[in-house]
Amino acid sequence: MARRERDVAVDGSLDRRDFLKVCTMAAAAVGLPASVAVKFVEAAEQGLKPSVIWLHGQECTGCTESLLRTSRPGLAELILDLISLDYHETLFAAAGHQIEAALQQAMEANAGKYVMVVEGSIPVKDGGIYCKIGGKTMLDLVHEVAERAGAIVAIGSCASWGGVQSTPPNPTGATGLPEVLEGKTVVTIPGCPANPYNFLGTVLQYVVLGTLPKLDGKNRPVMAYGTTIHEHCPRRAHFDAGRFARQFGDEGHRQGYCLYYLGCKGPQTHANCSVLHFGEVGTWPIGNGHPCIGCTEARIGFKTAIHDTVEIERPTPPDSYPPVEEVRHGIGPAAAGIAGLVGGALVGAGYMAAKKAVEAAPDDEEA
Ligand code: FSX
Ligand code: SF4
Ligand code: F3S
Repeated sequence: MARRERDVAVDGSLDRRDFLKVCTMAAAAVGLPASVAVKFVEAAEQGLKPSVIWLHGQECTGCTESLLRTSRPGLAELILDLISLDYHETLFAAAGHQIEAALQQAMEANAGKYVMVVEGSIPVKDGGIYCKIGGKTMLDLVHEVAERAGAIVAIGSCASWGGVQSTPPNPTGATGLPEVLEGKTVVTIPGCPANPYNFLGTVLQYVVLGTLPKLDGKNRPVMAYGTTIHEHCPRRAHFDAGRFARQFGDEGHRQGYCLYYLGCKGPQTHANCSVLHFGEVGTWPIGNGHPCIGCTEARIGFKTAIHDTVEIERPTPPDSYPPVEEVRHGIGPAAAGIAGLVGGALVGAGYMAAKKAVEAAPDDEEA
């Protein structure tokens, strides 16, 4: 395959190996093998980039930030090599009538093919007047854009089920996209923010293979949301051995023990953040010593007190554990944010395979 000019490292930050790595992580997130990741790369190189129309409702823009605002500019550029972001209110340099015209143009040029992405909840109370863009309510806008979309994705917990804005008493009637577009298939990628690899894998699969990932009853990709945090948590060995932190800062907390009694919602929260880190810094809530608040789950996130404990959904211990952390200077690797992978667990095994695939990824000349 011919090496593109852009494949050459830019400021040492962007090269084809990075490109393939992101594609492999995205493919693994939705359960696709590394060979499909190569197809993602080839599609991008041939200019087959999905047209994405990205709407913002009620949210903090964290999903966009975690996808594009990276510490290495090359990575954001690389993601923009994979998708054609034809409309995005936060990132567009244009404003006013120009941006409204761009939206109409993108919808007409790619009718029936574009991927509609919604970030944020939609206020439905009082006719939807609590969120208006270009004189239209968000409620009307999502119906209009959904009409000609090829695929519809709700990114983040706000768009998936209402998110933090829907916390009682929910004064604006903040609602998730699937409820607003009842009857249409809306893929949900919950998380506050959503894991960008789950999003990229879904969009790239749709464009390159023409299919959507296998979805669960809440239209979440099964591979990414099929298991609980508790099943592949690096602190799980501590849970099963009865070693718990009882207070923030106590000896158990400093030793990196299980956070269940500090209110960890991992036993009922379905997500892959423990095994597929994002945000580039390699950390995640539990890795940082904070209990999972169940941000991906509609009935838990922002609705239950942080200190409340939950029932254990799947109590059976895993076949194997990540290495229980060796304590160095009073802080174990888990407390320091280094998450282990649970060998044998389905998700863990999938990502281990992905990691190996990344390591063994063909270099520029071979691909
Ligand atoms: Fe924010 Fe996205 Fe949370 Fe919501 O993420 S990180 S409030 S899920 O819609 O911008
Ligand atoms: Fe990990 Fe939380 Fe389960 Fe403890 S309760 S093992 S910290 S997911
Ligand atoms: Fe959210 Fe819990 Fe993961 S709070 S980011 S699902 S550890």
